[in-house]
Amino acid sequence: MEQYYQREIETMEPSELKKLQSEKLKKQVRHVYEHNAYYRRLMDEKGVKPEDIQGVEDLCKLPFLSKQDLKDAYPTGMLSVPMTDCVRIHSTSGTTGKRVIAFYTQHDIDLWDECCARAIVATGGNEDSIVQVCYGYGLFTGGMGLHGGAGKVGALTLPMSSGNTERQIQFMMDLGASILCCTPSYAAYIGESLKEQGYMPEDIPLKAGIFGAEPWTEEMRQDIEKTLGIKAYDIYGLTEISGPGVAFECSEQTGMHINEDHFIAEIINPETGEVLPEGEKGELVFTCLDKEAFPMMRYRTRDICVLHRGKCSCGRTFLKMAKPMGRSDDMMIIRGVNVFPSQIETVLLKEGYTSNYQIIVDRVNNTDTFDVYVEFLPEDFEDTMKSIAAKEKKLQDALKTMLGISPKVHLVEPKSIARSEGKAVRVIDRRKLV
Ligand code: DLL
Repeated sequence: MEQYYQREIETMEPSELKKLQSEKLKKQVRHVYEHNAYYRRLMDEKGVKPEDIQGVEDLCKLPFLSKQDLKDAYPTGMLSVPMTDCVRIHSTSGTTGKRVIAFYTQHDIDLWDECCARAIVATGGNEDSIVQVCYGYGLFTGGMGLHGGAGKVGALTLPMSSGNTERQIQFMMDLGASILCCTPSYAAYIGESLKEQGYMPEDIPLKAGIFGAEPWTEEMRQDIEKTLGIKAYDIYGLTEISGPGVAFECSEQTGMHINEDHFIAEIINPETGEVLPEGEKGELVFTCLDKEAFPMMRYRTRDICVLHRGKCSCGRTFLKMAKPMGRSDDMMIIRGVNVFPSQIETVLLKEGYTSNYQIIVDRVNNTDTFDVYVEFLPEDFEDTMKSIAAKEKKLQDALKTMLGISPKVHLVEPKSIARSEGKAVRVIDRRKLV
């Protein structure tokens, strides 16, 4: 039988839900207009006043926000409460230089934890569950988000953070973890490690997994489910909107229910900004409905996606989003970390190399490989193998500092990277993610 964390809300009649959203939206717009000078200016420029927003149908009158706005307003220009009212920050792995910093009041954390609690309960989780959280803790929202959700459910939480697979397996087996939360690629890796240690799926205590933060395919889902002997659920979110739990999967596993009492989703044409009808593919845009510190209004996620409403056998009435099908910018997600080619270019130039480079990303045995090919300088031609290796290591360390993950760096002969007559092909992504 399907379980809900908040049955009344999760199965609310669509007409009631719309009323609730409209009421919340009116209040949210007023709050932002009164307390956020940046967004007030955008609204004024568009000639929109809070009283023009009387319900969901007026949403399209509001201006969009983009990552560029967040960069321009860095670090506190997007805050809608005094910083002293905030209790926490989180941050994205950033574009060149500045990262996005999201602020939370205690109310915002409670709301976010509730979203994650809904996701956990939808997988069958309850107060008897043992939830192993191996998303990273810290600035990344994955660890603290699922941790907060498990706390709300009353489950026993194992706050493992990512890495140290041997210890993950030991705690999982010794304590009998029932729900695993991590990126799908790490889940696959844990699965392989368990297999190598001779565990059969039936020996593994896990019942379910909550995997997200990066694109993954249905094939990967089946693979993970088979190896770990579990049901694998998708979860979606982004730092700007709160973190994981903006949308979550139910037992039907055909898309993620958006927590519509807290967030309104729209799909727009990324070129023109025109709102597209349900069922059409475009860029996903979110509006927060009841956040205090960092309420994003019509925030452009850059994720390309499709929305569909319809009866779900789980009983939930919330709109569903399909797995994101790509991005409308050049951000890649490699081993769960957001990476922009521009970050790599910045490091190369700073380290004295040219912008002749190529990034090759692939997925081998469910793990992302990440190689950066860079031309060494003509004056380095006489270098020994040893000194080339030392230079590769130095560059790799500099890239790790910038990106948070380590690519394999290959210094190659000058002019050996193909030149292009049009746009340079800097990134070759061989992963089949959709
Ligand atoms: O990745 C939040 C999160 C943590 C979600 C744990 C799920 C689980 P960011 O680091 O800000 O936040 O990255 C957000 O990651 O715009 C998508 O492009 C991508 N993404 C997140 N979840 C999924 C998913 C977290 N289930 C960006 N499938 C988003 C595909 C996802 N892409």
